[in-house]
Amino acid sequence: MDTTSLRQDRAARFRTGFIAGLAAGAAASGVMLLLNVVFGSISLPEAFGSELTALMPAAMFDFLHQLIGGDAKHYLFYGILVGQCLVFALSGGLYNLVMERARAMFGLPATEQVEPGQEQAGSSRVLVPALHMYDGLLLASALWLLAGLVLLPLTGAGIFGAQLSAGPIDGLLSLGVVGLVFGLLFVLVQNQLTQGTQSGSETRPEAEASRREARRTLLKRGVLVVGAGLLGVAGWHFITDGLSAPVLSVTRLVKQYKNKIVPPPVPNYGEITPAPYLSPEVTPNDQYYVVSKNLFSDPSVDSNNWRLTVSGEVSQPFTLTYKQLLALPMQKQYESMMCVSNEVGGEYMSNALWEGVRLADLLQSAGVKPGATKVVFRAVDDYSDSIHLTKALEPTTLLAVHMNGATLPGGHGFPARMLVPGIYGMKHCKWITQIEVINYDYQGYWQQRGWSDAAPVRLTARIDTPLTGTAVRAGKVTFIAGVAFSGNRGISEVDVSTDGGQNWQRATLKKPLSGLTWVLWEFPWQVPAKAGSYNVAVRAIDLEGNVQDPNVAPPAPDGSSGYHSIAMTVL
Ligand SMILES: Nc1nc2c(c(=O)[nH]1)N[C@H]1C(S)=C(S)[C@@H](COP(=O)(O)O)O[C@H]1N2
Ligand SMILES: [Mo]
Repeated sequence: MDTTSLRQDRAARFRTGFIAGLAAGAAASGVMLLLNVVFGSISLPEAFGSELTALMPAAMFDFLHQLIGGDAKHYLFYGILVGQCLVFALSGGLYNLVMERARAMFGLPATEQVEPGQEQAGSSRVLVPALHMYDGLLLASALWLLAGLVLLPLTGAGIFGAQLSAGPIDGLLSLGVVGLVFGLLFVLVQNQLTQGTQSGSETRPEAEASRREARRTLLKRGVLVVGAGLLGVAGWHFITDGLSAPVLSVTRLVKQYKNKIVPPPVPNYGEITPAPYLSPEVTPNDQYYVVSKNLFSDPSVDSNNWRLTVSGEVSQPFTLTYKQLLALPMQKQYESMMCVSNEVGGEYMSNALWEGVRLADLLQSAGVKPGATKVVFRAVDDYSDSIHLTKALEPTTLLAVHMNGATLPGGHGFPARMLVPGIYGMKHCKWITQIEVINYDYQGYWQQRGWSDAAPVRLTARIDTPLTGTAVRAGKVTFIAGVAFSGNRGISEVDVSTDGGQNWQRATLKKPLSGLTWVLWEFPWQVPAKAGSYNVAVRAIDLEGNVQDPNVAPPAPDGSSGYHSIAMTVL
């Protein structure tokens, strides 16, 4: 046999294995996700996504977040999933090559099989070996060991995911099942591929040419679709960024503005006119923003099996069932939350009436030992974060079980979540299972990825209505309205500028539901006679007299700053 046909043989073997591996890999990945959703089993894409975000500098994460928005984590997940399918495919292709070598080395007879469309009249060239079930088992075992002993430890999840809450037994079993599904399907699909088309009528060169042609068009189309998608996203962001460019000049103009006013302004509370798009003061549960690190699925916890332990630097560690927790004295409070990755003017900010147990009460029952400095929260999804003991003992730091009068919804952390007013949402640990008092420094999930540990909410204000780009008639009154939020320092004043930050006028504030919530504000704008485009901006002052920071900063690592502004047209 000449070297060209040898090379062609090997290419054909690899190709068939690759295709069979891809098909089997897609199915096996599906099984992996199913096990993850149903049993909370290990999902390799989650482990890799988590590791990727850990390696990614916060600024890069931020950039991706801005480029593809809140869907970033889904794209990351699907990207990794596709990568996983390709690894499966590659392992299929390589298996065929390696096995061929092994067969040749040990002088084993190869079974006569031909690649689809490759058969030639009168030729019995062996191209692709027929596979046996033990081939599937062998490949499955190899991948199983690779995932458990190399890949998972690489992501920091430990051998077979020993460090994850699902545990190593789950890792051994679930990865075993996924491996078996892959191995057996690989054998079936490859044999199907090599057997199904024995009666090809095309002659070899023609078939080869048309296949090559088909592959080329497929590749071209793929490149086109991906390229067009990327261009579209980039273009869209260029356009929307272009619209908000005046923000820059606003901030330059007001840079000299004092950043603390003493004494702070007295709030001018009044009536707020309901306007379309203005946020409801209390966000309904199904509209409350949702953020989690979990790329694919959030935990769904069975409250019968759920336990909460309070442990660490305490004299009497204890464990509570859900029932026991519900029986403890509860406190209700309105509190707004904002995600640290919220852009100025962004959507990751909401308000609810929460009910829960004071963390201070739990810690008192446990008896905090002298020398303790921090409290760590750990959750079902291997998330963790910590707060300082002084923060933990504040009377508004709650372990919440109810949200707007309803049982805490799954997406918001059922059965219980932390509420830590004044600091960003990331410290509000959902699906919590452990409260550990410690006497050393601890950096949580997002802190290990470069985000702020103290994480105080940065004063911000958002224009909800009208929507940017709205056109209004000269001479009319238009209600400009929105929300302002400072964490737990209240709001004393909100100012609106309709001339790019040169002149500011005070907005009316709605008296807030508590000192921990956002404040609704409204400014009735007497639309000027002069037609043209107007830049409308907003800024806030908290009850301590701190003025909102006009300097534009991205969310990473301390939370975004700058003034929100919209474009309006006067007709
Ligand atoms: N267990 C767990 N808790 C978590 C997170 C998470 O990924 N896992 N995300 C945090 C982040 S970044 C935010 S902003 C809030 C969001 O809470 P929400 O979805 O109820 O609005 O939850 C926090 N608590
Ligand atoms: Mo967040």
